[in-house]
Amino acid sequence: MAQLTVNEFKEQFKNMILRLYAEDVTDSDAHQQFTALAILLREQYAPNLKETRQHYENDRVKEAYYFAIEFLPGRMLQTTMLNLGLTDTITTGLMDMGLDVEKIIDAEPDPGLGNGGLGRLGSEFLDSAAALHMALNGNGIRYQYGLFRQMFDNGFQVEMPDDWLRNGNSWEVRRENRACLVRFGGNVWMAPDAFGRLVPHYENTTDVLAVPYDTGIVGYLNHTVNTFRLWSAELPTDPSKTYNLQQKEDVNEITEILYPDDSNYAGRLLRLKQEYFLVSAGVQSIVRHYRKHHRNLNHMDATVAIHINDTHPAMAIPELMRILMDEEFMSWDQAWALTTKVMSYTNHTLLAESLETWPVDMVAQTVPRIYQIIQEIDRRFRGLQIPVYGEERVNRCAPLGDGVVRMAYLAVIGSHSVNGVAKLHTELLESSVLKDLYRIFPEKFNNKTNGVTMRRWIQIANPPLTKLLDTEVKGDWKHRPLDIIGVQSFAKDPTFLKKLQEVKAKNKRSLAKKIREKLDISVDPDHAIFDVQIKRLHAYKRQLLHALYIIDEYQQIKAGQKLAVPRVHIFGAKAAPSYYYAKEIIKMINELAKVINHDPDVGDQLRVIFVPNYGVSEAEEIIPAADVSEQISLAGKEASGTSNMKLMANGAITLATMDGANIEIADAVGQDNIVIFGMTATEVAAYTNYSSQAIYDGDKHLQKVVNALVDGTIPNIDREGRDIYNSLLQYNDEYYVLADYESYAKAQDKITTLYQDPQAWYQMAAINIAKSGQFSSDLTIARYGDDIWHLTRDQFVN
Ligand code: NBG
Repeated sequence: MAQLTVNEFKEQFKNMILRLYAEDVTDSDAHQQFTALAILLREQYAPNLKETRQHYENDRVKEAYYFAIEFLPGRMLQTTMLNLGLTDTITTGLMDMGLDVEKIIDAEPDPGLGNGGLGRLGSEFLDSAAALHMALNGNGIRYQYGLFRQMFDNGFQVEMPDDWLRNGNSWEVRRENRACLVRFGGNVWMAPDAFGRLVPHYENTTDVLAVPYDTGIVGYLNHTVNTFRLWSAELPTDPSKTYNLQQKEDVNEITEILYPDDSNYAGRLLRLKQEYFLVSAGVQSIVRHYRKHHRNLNHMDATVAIHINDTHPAMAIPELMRILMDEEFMSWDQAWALTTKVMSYTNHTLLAESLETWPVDMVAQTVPRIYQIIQEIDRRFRGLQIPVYGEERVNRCAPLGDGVVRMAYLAVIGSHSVNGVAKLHTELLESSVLKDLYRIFPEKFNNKTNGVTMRRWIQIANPPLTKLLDTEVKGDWKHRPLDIIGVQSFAKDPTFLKKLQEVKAKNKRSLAKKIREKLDISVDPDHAIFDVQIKRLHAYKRQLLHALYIIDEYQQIKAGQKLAVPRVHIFGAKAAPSYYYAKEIIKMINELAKVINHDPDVGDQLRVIFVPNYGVSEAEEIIPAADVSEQISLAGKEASGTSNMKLMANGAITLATMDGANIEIADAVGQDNIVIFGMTATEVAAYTNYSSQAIYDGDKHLQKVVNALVDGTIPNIDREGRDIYNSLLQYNDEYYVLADYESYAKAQDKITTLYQDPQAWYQMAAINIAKSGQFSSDLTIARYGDDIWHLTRDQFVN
């Protein structure tokens, strides 16, 4: 770990500002100060990064490569200081120099390289693996523009480009000397070479240079620094070739933007190119690296594991086959045996529209050699399995069918391990989404419930709670997440509960202050329940259900009732730019917020806050201040969820359906410490004769709530209100919002009752914190390492 005194730090920092900007610290601005700090920290860990690499190489340590089309790292300044053990030294030093630490932290752009939970999970895993001395490397795309920056204009979502690299990225190092060529298009045919071996011949291909940018991932107070590699597409540097402007644009386009949809990429050529670009560059560099230290590739699985995170990198399978056969001259059987030993796959979705497929013509034209290999995988799969499982079943689950490449099936067939991300999710994969392949390969399937890193979500986001845990809880919760169970022994201790209440009050006040500064809305942190729903906007996540309850509350107030406890409803959500319905929900909630927040009848009883541009940094502000965690997806739709875990760890009470990881949270805390409502996944599946109209017709109260969408209660939503209303009644309410409404409203009322007894409420909060240890991503990644990748690691976590 870095050893640095405050004075040394100050000296180095001043010098850095001078060297970088030829200025004194007093003349520098927050962005320059951030940059200087980042570079200084990079210099601090550089020796460890080198030593970690050398250790992996020299000691033949098995390394896993986590391939993902998106990551969501969040700001890195605080995590890096924390993990290097330099937080106190640096903050003291900065304050000594009269600098504003918070402003410096805010000067770091939040890389928008992911959409939501999927990308964030990848980044949490990298952080946890480094903390455990596990050799896990990240492999992704260096998108020049991240997910859009969300603004609201007249209540509508407006998408602005997220030019996060505008001022450069101080954490990364460009490594052009490690670049690879990725081949697209053209024609390919097989012909014997001088030794009589069949090798591919290519003609008219478009070659793209993949340049890696590496960022160090610093382990928590240990010496490990792993590598997070992002690839950028450029023109090849071959001096014999010239390129016109169009060609240059075509190449740059590959890594220019992140697709802003979190579920559905329907057949877009550029996306396919991104996927192949990532896997080809990544797999080539892995093989090249392996080759440096080993003569033959037959035992590559002893030191290399490749993980396919969701289906987007599934072409890693045919790509590794291609390299092993075409470049290393392995036989199909040898190459296939090795590939399936190296590859593993995580599925992250149950939504039918998210199961990725690509039209075969598009794949054949874009990556012809890869397509040939997929055809051969398909042919052999059928040849082997049809005699055993029959044509019908095998047709249903083969990699090719209905004119498309089915990426999930390819991923399962080419991997030795397939996992879901929560118990229910894995069960549903086995019993429905992937049931045919589960029948054929039951031994491949396993569950790995998601997790979150308590370093970011408690230590960094919630210093008051950290302090309380440090002083009161025995053991070493920062290194051994399960030690946080120590909080349980205080669950009935009024003094402790009072302190916990003060922690929450403090966090609510700081959030209230930010809401006032940024959105000019006043909320009452001392009396109101902060009721939080933060996640992508999607119909299945049912922000609408939450909004209907707010309408309900508003109508009660307008009818002259007083809410027993004031409420502040806090939303954070981006909608995919092309997801029309989701954007209508945003507009509706924003207009609802406007009426409520300005209605004098409401007074301080009710507020609706839609935090714009929800992302990792916004989450760090909101989560510590939450009283209630809304996890209200239609059961059977949310694979896991991870904000549920972050919120419980910060002492919020979960209001949830029995979906995704909510079920495991309920098991952990017990029914008395969570509020569950709604249909179960089994009930939803069995509900074949659903009529939303019948529910509406039979419930006067609900009618009034739903009618508010179209009767002028909420102004300026003529079109949106009508569309949402129709989705509920005319189109039979695809996500059973009305079916679950009554049960949800009762659950909300229960929250109100519980909250009125602070002792009981903070007892629940304490139990939630105490039981959150099992959802630490340190434990999750240890299980991936042990069961799937077979990596070595520190033993302390369990
Ligand atoms: C998301 C799921 C979440 C889950 C995260 C991380 C995709 C495709 N899936 O429920 O919707 O928590 O993945 O596993 O974004």
